[in-house]
Formats: sequence, structure tokens, C-alpha cells
Amino acid sequence: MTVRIDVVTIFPDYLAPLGISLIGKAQRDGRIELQVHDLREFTHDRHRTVDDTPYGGGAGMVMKPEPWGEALESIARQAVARGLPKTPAARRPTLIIPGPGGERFDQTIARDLAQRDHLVFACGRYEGIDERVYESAAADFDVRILSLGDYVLNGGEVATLAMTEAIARLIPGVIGNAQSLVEESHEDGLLEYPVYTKPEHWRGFSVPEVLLSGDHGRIAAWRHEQRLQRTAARRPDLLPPTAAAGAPDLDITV
Ligand code: 6GU
Repeated sequence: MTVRIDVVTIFPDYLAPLGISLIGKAQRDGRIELQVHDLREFTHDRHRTVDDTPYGGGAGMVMKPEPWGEALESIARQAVARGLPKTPAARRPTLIIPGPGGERFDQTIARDLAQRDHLVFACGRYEGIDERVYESAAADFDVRILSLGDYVLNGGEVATLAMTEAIARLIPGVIGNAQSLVEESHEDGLLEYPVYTKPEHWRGFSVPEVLLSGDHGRIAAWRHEQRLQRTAARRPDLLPPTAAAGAPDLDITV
């Protein structure tokens, strides 16, 4: 199966990294079919205007609805022309609008989106896209407003790069060693254990003895303990409240 990804932006060059590395290879292997669209191609005035002043006043500019309406309609039409989804789970195309006001993007959402067969990213700039675009697009797409975290970027392009990378590596066949997907941070709610390679001693620091023991049971137990400690220290929000508080008499096995 090929996953189709469309990106609409006023800065197509911003998405150039999608042609290299993992996503580039997935495209060459036919697992991902990616197309970047310039929003300005869907304007009709001489200046190719995509923004205007906000109704009600306020700072900044708002993206006009008409170019977005035409761009998304064109993508939805092409999707229909290619045929209906092969599996019921894949459903309608999913429209992702990255923005700081969205639901927080995480590994669970990435896993869900990796099951879809058509993703469309709409990269907004300025103060955002006219709200009616969201309402109108709901006729053709499952619409998701997604944020990377609690900070503000200048536009959706960098967020689209981050989300497509997180999603693409979960598409079957994109990563050669599927086991590496299982043993990583956020797959089971804990951060990853620390890793070491040769040499055994370096600048006065040594590899923990247990890793040299050959005792797979002890190694697994040590790694699990490291994951719990790390998660408690760096990301206590990922642990159940009692475990994060470090109550000594409670078992913090997750
Ligand atoms: Cl998805 N977009 C923008 N513009 N800023 C963000 C973000 C997204 N996530 C965090 N900050």
C-alpha cells in the first residue's frame, strides 16, 4: 500500500527535506507518494494574495479562505479520481492543520495517522487561517488541528516536517528493523534506557558492569529500572501520580 501525503504551503522550499533521508527513500520505494503544493497557485489576482486584515481588528494578518478552499478542493477531487480507500480503517483523507492552538501531537496520534492512506497538511502562516476553511473542509476530510507543544512557531511548515517524520517511520516497511520501533521512548509510556558501545572505558567513564555480564535477565531488569528512574527524573508527567511522587512503599511498575 502507498500512503499519499499532500502538503499545502506558501513556502514549498521549506519542505525540501522531505526528499531526503527516510522519507525520501520511502518515496523512492513507493511506500509514500508525496506532493507539495504552492498555495499561491490557487490565487487569481496579480499579486497572488493569500492574506488580509482581520475582521474585528487586532494584530497581524489572516489567511484568506478562497485559496485554501480551492487548494483543498483540488486535492480532494484528485483523491476521489484515484479511487476510494481500500480498507474501511483508512477512511476519508485526513486534513492536518498544524497550529499552537491544536490538540497536542504525540506517539499515539502518530500511530493512528500512520494507518491512514491519505494525509493532507495545511501549513498556515501569520495569525492563522480564516475559521470557515476548517468548517468547509470537514465535508471532504477528517480534520485534525495538531500542535507540537506549548511554544509558538512562525508557521506550520516545521511542524509538518516533524509530524511527517514521526508518522512516516511508523508506516509498515519504511523502517527496516521493526523491533527498533518497539524498543523506543514513548512506545510504552516510558523513556528509553541509556545505551553504550565500545570502548569499554572512555575518558574515565566506564560502561555499567551489568551490560558486560552476559546475564540477559539482569540486563533486562537493569534497563527497566533505568527507564523508570529516567522517566521520574525528566518526565514525571508520564508516570501515574503515585509513582511520580516517588512513594517508596508503592510499586511503580507501569
Ligand atoms: Cl503545529 N504550529 C505553530 N505555528 N506553532 C506551533 C506548533 C504548530 N506547535 C507548537 N507551536
